[in-house]
Amino acid sequence: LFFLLTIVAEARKIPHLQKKGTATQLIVEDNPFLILGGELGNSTASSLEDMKRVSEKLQKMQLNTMLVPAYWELIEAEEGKYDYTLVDGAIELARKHNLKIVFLWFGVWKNSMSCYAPMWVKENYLKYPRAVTKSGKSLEILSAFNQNNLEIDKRAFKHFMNHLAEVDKSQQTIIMVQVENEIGMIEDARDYSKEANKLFTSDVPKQLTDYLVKNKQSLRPQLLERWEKNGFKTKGIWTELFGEGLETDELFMAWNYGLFIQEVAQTGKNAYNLPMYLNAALNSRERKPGAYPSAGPLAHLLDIWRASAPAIDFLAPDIYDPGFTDWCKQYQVNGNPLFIPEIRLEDGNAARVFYAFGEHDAMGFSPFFIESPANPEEYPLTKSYKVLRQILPLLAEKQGENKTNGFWFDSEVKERTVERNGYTFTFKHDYTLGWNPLAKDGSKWPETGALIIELSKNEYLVAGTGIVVTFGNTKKDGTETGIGFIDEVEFKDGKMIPLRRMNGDQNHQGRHLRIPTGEWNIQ
Ligand code: N0T
Repeated sequence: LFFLLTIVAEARKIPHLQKKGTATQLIVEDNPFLILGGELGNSTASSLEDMKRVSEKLQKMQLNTMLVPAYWELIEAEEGKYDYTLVDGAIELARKHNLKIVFLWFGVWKNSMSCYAPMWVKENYLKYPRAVTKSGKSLEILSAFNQNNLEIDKRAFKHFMNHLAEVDKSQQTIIMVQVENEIGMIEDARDYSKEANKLFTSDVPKQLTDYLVKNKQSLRPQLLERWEKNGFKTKGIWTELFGEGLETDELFMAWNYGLFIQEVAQTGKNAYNLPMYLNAALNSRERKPGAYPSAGPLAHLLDIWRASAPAIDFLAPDIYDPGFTDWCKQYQVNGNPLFIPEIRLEDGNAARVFYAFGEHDAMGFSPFFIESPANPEEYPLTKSYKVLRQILPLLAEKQGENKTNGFWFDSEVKERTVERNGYTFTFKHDYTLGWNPLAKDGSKWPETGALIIELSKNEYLVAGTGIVVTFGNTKKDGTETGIGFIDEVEFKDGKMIPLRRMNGDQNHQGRHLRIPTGEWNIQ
């Protein structure tokens, strides 16, 4: 008599996105993965020497992920011949330094332009035509309306994704891919090539009007207004449905960029089905379409991109402009998760990162040119990442369930109160205490920030830097709310360990919770 046992090792799922309540999480090796990231400078990944130095540094800066360009011009310098020396080198270094990689496909478009197209593409402008302005000037932007341009980007991207599957499916160092970089039309809001003009004066495709009808309740206000002004028409050319003007040029262009990207992304996904997103250069400062990189994956164009490029999982903002919290809000909308693939490298990021994760269920945070700080260990963001690293599993567990808030302060935004379970939590900039000699009114205060996690009705966790918190309740019956006790804690392997009891001067004799400016901790 004998028994036979068959053990089928279930293949590990490749990185993918998964909904959790109102959040969308990136799942890596079967667990939610929050990206403590940074993006490399544009030319860094073209030298393995640089990459070696940099990946070591990023590990010291407590990153868990680096965003690394993959350059079409170097991968396919000769048509149809592919060289992955740099890509493979980056993967090897990432593994060595315990980092994940998000690859940035610098393919047909990079910051509107086509500077990463190989020489054989650039030279052969008859075969691979450029976009043209209204006045007939040729731009260094490969036209989105040309089949040859589409075919070469598709072919190269497919080859690239196939390669990633081959070298990494079993290890999963690569967790996501950005398709192109900051797509956009600039100088004019749309391409005026012959093919483009023809389509502009043809009926708006049914694929788009169907989408608009079906999603009318949730359309971005800018689009809804233009459509409404023209009587919610579903048949007619672009100007008949959306009116005359640069804004309609932009809608048209976004739609057509979307169709192009859909083919590229879907072909890539068929080779290796990793999550894929697009990043946007933002359109602030009241500029009109054409004056900023238009028709890219901008917040006000979310519906157009969704309708035209469903293979793209989400849109992401590159934040260089003022108005950080507002940009976060604009991109965490209608199920689009907030991922910040680029933000200007500034000390304030050490505060902003707490806001992004705490307030907007962010998937990740990633300042640009991350390798440049001189003292990696002393860099402010390093200290925030060190704290966040400890609580990532807890944050992931709470995402999508309204159990967290994030706070961000500077000289203008000094305090904010939130309510939970009948309690009020008033977070303020540490300088509001007036204890710091630099806290004079009128002086520029450093950015500070924190997040709160609800553990249970009466138990909360705060992590951050440069904040003070007081507690009350929403009852109007004279009841007071007080502090039971506060511990500073750390997390080891996801387990909370008390470090010290924060009483006396550390909690102002029971009046508040404080993390002084220039200090980072979890309480
Ligand atoms: C970014 C970076 C890199 C108010 C700029 C930002 C990166 C690209 N573009 O260093 O080129 O590859 O994605 C454009 C933001 C313009 C600044 C607006 C100032």
